[in-house]
Amino acid sequence: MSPTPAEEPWSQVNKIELRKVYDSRGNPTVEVIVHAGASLKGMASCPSGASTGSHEVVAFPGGSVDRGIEFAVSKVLGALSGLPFGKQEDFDRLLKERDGTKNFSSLGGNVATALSIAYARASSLVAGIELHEYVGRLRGRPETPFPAIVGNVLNGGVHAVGGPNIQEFIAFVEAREFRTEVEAAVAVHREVGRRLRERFPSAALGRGDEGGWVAPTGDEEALEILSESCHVVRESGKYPGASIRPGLDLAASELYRDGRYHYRDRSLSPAEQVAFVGQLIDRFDLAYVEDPFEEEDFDSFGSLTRSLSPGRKTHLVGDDLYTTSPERLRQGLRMKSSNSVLLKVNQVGTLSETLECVRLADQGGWSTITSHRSGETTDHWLAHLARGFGSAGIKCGVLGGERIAKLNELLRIAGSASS
Ligand code: 2PG
Ligand code: MG
Repeated sequence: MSPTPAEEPWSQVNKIELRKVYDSRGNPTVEVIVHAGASLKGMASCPSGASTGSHEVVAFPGGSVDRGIEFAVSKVLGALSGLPFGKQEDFDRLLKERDGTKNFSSLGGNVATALSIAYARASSLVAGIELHEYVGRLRGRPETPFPAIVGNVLNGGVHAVGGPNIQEFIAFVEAREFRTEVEAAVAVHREVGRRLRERFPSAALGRGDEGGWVAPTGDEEALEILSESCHVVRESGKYPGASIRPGLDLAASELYRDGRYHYRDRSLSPAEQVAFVGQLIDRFDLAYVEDPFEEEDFDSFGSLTRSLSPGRKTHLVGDDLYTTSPERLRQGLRMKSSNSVLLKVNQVGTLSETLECVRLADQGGWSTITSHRSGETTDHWLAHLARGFGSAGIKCGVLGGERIAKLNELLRIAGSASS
C-alpha cells in the first residue's frame, strides 16, 4: 500500500468555528477552531480567573459567552477570512479593530484570546513547526532553558473556602531536566498533604480551584508547612541539583480595604505590609513573591524591590499590577516596581500584546512567568507559550487534570528536543 500523501495545508484563513465549552469550575467558556487544511485544525480554548485585576479586558460582553460568540460570527470572522497564515500581528490588530473598544467589551477578551491562539496554532501547523517554535520566532530570541515550575500546592483566598488568607503557597522548582522538576513539584505537593493530615487529623482536607490543598491553617503556619516540605524534598537526595524553594501569590488586592491589608489575625498599613513581606522573604528564603500589594500601588512594589538582598534570587512578580498590559508594564519598568511580570494572555486579549510585554521585559532584564488562570481547560497551549516566550517559570499548578496537562506537554516538548 502506498503511503497517504501529506496533506497540503491551506495558505489562508477560510473557516473558523466557535463553540461554548466548560472550564474546570464548570463555568462556560469558548473554544475556537481555525481550520488550516481539510483535516488540520488549530484549536484553543480560553481559561478564566476569579481574582481578576480591574485593568484586565472584559472576559465576555455582559458576562455572556453566547453574546461574544454571536459578535464574533456577525462582526469579526468576515474580516479574518482570506488573511494569510503567519501574520499574527495583522490577525490580532483585526480583532481589536472589529471589536472597536479599548477593553474588548464587544467581542470579549476570552473570545479574542481563543481566536488569537487558535490562529497561532493553525499558523504553526501550516509552517510545519510546533506552536512553541512559532511563538519563539515571534519573540525573536533563541530559546532559553526550560521554565521552572511555579506550582501551587496549598490554596487560600478566593480560590479556597476555609483556607488561609494568602491565595497561593507555591513550590518553585528549577532543575536541569524538566522531568526532575515535575517529580520534585509532585513530591512537595504530597509532603504538604502528609503534613496537613498529621497536623489536622480530624479535618476534612480538600483541594482548591488550582488543585492545591485546602486546610484550616493560618498564613504563617501554611508557609512553615510549605517551607519544611520543600526542605524535606530537597534533602531527600532524589532530585540532585534541583533548587526547591517556597513562594507566594498574596493576591493582595483581595486583602485590601480602606487603605489596609486585612488578614484573619492582623491588619497592616502599606508600609507595614512592605516590612511584613520583606521579613517573610528573608525568613523563608522565598524564591517567588507575586502581588504583595494592591493593584495600584506601584510605589510599595518599588520599595520592596529595592529592599531585596542582592544575594538572594527572588522573582518579585506583578500580576494584577500589570494585567499583561504593555502600557502598565512600561510604567512598572520606569518606576522599577518589580523584577518580573506575570503573563496571562486573556488579561489583554491577544498573543501579540502579550509578546510586546515579553519584549519589554527582555529589554528591561526582567523575568517573565507564563501563567494559567484559576478556571482552566485541559488545553495545553500555555506550555508552548511558556517555552516560546523563554519564561523563567510556568505557573500552572501541579495536580489536577487541567494543571498536569500543561506539565505533561512540556515533558513531551523536552523529549522531542532531546531525541
Ligand atoms: C492569579 C491567578 C492564577 P486567577 O491570581 O495569579 O493563579 O488566579 O486566575 O483567579 O486570577
Ligand atoms: Mg496572581
